[in-house]
Amino acid sequence: MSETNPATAAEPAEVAPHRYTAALAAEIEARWQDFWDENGTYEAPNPSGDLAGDPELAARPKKFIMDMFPYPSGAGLHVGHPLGYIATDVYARHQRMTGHNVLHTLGFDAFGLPAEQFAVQTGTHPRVSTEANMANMKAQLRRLGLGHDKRRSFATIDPEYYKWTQWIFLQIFNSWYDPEAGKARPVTELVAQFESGEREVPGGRAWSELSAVERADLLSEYRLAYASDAPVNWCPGLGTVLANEEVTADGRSERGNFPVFKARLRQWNMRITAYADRLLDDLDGLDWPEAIKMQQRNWIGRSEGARVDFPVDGEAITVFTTRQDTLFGATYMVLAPEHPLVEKFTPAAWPEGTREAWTGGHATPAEAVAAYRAQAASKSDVERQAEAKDKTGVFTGVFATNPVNGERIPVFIADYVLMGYGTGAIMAVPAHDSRDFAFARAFDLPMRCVVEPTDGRSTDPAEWDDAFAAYDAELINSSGDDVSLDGLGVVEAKARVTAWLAENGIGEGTVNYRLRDWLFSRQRYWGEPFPIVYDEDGVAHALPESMLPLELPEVEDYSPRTFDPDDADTQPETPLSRNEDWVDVTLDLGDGPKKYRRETNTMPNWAGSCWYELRYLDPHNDEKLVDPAIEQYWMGPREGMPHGGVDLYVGGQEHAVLHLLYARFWSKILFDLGYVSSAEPFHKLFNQGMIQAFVYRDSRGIAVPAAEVEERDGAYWYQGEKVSRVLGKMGKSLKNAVTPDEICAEYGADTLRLYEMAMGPLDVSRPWDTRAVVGQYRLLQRLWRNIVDEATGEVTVVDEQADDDTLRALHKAIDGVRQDLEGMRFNTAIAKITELNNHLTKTGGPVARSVAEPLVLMVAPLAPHIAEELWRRLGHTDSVVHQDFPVADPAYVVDETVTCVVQIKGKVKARLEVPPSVSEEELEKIALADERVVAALGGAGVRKVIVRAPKLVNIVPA
Ligand code: ANZ
Repeated sequence: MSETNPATAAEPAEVAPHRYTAALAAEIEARWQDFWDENGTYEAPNPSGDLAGDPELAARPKKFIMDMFPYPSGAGLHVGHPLGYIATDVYARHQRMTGHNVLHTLGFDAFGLPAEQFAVQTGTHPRVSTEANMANMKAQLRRLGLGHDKRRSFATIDPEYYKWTQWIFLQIFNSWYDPEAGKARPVTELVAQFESGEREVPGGRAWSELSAVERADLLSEYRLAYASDAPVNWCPGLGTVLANEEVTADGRSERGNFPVFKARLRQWNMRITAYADRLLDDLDGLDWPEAIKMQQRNWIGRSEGARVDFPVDGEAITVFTTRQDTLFGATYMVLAPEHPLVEKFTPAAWPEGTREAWTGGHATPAEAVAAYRAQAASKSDVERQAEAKDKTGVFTGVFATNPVNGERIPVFIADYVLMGYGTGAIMAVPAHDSRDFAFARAFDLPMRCVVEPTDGRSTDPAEWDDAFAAYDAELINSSGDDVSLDGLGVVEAKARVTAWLAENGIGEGTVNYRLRDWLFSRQRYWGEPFPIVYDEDGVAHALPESMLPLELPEVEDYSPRTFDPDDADTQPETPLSRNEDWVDVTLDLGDGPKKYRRETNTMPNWAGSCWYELRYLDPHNDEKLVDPAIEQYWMGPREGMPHGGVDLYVGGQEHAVLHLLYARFWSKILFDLGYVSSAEPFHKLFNQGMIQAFVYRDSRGIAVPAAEVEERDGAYWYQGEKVSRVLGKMGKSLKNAVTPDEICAEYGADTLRLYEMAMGPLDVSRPWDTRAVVGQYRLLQRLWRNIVDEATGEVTVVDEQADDDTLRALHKAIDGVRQDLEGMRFNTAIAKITELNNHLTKTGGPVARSVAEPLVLMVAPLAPHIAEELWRRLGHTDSVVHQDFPVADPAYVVDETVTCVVQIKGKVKARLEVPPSVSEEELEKIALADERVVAALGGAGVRKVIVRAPKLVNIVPA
C-alpha cells in the first residue's frame, strides 16, 4: 500500500532517546544474535558427549523439535515461509524454559530441479547457485532470531551427508523382506537359505547350478531396492522420464508440452509395497492430524477381497474383486486393454452371439482390439479413472465361464479397467457397481440383481437409474448347484463364497493395495549418484562402504539429451553417462581389479529428506549412520510414543503422502536392520496454515504489484486503472510477496515474530496485512516503557510489593500463557500477555520487579531479543534463554466471585457467591441445594426455574 507507514507517522517528531524504535530494535537484535552465536546458547547437549558428565542435564526430559527443511530457492523467503519456523522456535524456547533438553536446528534440502534448470540455462554449476541461495536464506533466517543449534545444520548436497544417503541405499539394496518374520533381513541370509536348500530355488535347480546372472535376477525379485523394466512416462522431447504428476491429462509434458509415451525402461525401484501393512498399522500410534492419516491410508489403499479364476479356452482370467459375494451377478468380464491375455484370445472372426454394438463397427475382433488399444494408449490413468458416464470398449470375441453357475459371459476390453491395479481384469456386476452399470447400459448387456435393494426399488435392474451398491443387505438370486448364498448378509456371503472358491481351487481371499513400488531413479544431474556399478554381464554390484561417498562428477552439460519429440523409440541418455572417465572404471570389489560401468541415473529428490532427522542427532559422525545411544536418547520409543520419533514435526499439508510415507518406509527398514530404535521418524505432526495475500489484477487478468495499489472509496486502483482484489497465495509471480527483511527493517524481528504468531490459530490460513503489523510493535513499545524510562534509559521497576489486582492479573496470565504455549496456541498467549501489559500501563506508576521479571520471561519465547535485553537491564547476568518459565501461584489464579441473587416468587431468599464463569445448569443446582432455598420452599415442588447466570435465579414453586 502506498500510504505512509502509520507507525512512523505516529512517531513524535522528537523521538525520546531511549524509546523502543525500529532502530533500537535492530541494534538490540543484532547484538543478541551475535552473542547467542558466540556463546552457543542454543547448542543441545548429547547423551554420550556433553550429557555424560552432567547428571543434572542428563536427567532432563528431551524434546526434539523439527521443521520440514526448506529447498533453497533463488527467490528467497517471503513472510509466509517462516510461519512454521517461528512457531517451532517459540515452542522450543518454551520447552527449554520448562526444563527440557531441546534439540532444534534447520538444514537444507538442496538437490532438485530448479538449480539444475538454472544450470542448463546459464552453465552455472548447481552447487554454486544452490550455495548462494542457501547463504541468502541463512541470512534471512538469522535475522529472525531463530534459536537453532547451528553445529547440527547441513545440506543434503554435502558429500559427508549424501555418503550416508548412499550407504542407506546400499542397506536397502542388500535387504529383502521376509514376510514370515515380518521384517527386512540381509540378502546374505536369503542366499544362505537358497544354498542350504531351506528355500527352494524357483524351477527346482540348485543354487550352485545358477549362473551369476541367474542368481542376480533371482535376488532382484527379493531385494528392497531393485532394478526392473517398469512402464514409465518417457518424454523424448525433454529427454527424461516424468512422474505421473508431471504429465497432463492429454498425455503431454506439463513443462514444454511434448508428447509423453508409456515405455518400459530399466529403472530403480524401492519395494515399499512390502511394508504396506506396517505403514498402515503404525499410523495408529502416531499423533498426527486425522486428515493426514486418512490420506496415507487412502494412498496405501488396502482392499480385502478375492481372486477368482474364470475359465476361458483352456486358460483362466484371474480377477480381483472386493465383492466376491456378487459372483452370481457377474454377467460379463473386462480386461484392461494392455492385458497380456488379450493377444492370446482374439479369435479370427466374431463368434455367434456377438452383437452389433460390441464390435465397434470392425470386421474382426483383431481389428477392433487393435483400434481400441491404440485409442486407450493415448489416455492417462487419471483420465481413464474419471467417473465419466460414457464408457467405451470392445468385445474380444471370447466368452468365459462364470465358475459359480457355469454361465457363458462375454469378455470385453475397456479402458475403465487399469492394468496397474489388482490383476488388470474384472468380473463385471452391473447391478451393483456403477461403472459396470453404465457400461452394461451402453453395450446392452444383461444385469442381474443379487443383493436385495433396501431403498424401496424393485429387483429388476431394467427399471433402475444406477447400480445398487450397499453392504447391509441380503443376497438373492444366488443359488447354484454347488454353492448357495441366498439369504446371507454381504459379509457372511463373502466368507462363504471365499471358502468355497478356495476348496475348489478356483480362487482365494486376498488383500490388494493401491500402493505401488516407488520409482527411484531419475535421468538428472543434480541428485545423489547411485553407489552401484555393473559388471560386463550387466549384473549390479554394490560399492563397498570404503568407496563412499561416490561424489557427483563435474560435467560440461547438465541437460539430459533430447530427441525428436515424436520418436517413441528413443532411450534416455543421462547427463552422467556422457562422462566416460567417470562411467567406465576398473575397481577391485574383492575379487581383483575388473572393469565396471557406473549407474548413471541419480536418486529422486525425495531421497535426502528420508532420513535427515537422524543426521541432526549426530551430524559429524563419519563412522556410523548415527551413534545408537544418541539416537535412543532423542528418538527412542517411550511412554505414549510406542514407535519413538521426533517429538514435534511442523510443516505444510502438501507433504501428506510422498515425503512422509517415504521417510516412514526408510525408518522401518533401518529399524528392522537394527540401526535405529525408532520405527517411526515423526511422532507428532502439525500442519501450519498458509499466509495468504491479496492478489490485484487488471482488466486483462494480469497481476499488478500489490505494493503500488491504492484503496479509494472502497475500490482498488493501480496507475489510474481500477483493479480487482482476491485472496490468494503469496509469491513473486503474483507480485504480492512481502519479505521478512522489509518488515524487520521497518519494525524489527520481534514485531514480525509476534505478528505472525498473533494472526490466528497456527493451523488456520490467514491473510497477511502489513498495516496490522504495527499493533504488535505498539505492544513491544508499551512493554519497554513499563520497564525502561524512555528519556533516560534507566530501569524504572521498584522492589515494592505489587497490589492484589496486579498480582491476580499476573498469575492468571502466567497460568494461561504457560498452557497456551504448551498447546501451541500462540495467538491466545499473546492476547494474555497484552492484557497484562495493558493492565500495567493503565495502573500507571512504576512496575514492581516481581511483576516485570515474570512478564519478561513470558515474552521471551515469542520476542526473544527484547526479552534478553530487558532481562539484562533488570540486572541479570545469565541469558534469558535458559531461565525457568514462571509458575503461577494458585492462590491468585482462582476466579473472583460474583453475587447471585436467588428469588422465589420474585422475593429474594438467598445470596450466593459463585464464580463468574458458572454455567446455567451448575447455578441452578447450587441454588436448589442451598439450605435457605430448601427451607423457603418448605417441601413444595418446583414448577419452573429461570436462570440468568451468573447473577440471578428465579424459582417458581409448583
Ligand atoms: C466385482 C464388483 C462388484 C466390484 C461390485 C465392485 C462392486 P477397490 O475397493 O478400490 O480395491 N477393480 C478391480 N481391479 C480393477 C482394475 N484393474 N481397474 C478397475 N477396476 C478394478 O476396488 C476393487 C473393485 O474395483 C473390484 O471389485 C473390481 O470391481 C474393481 F458390486 O468386482 B469389483
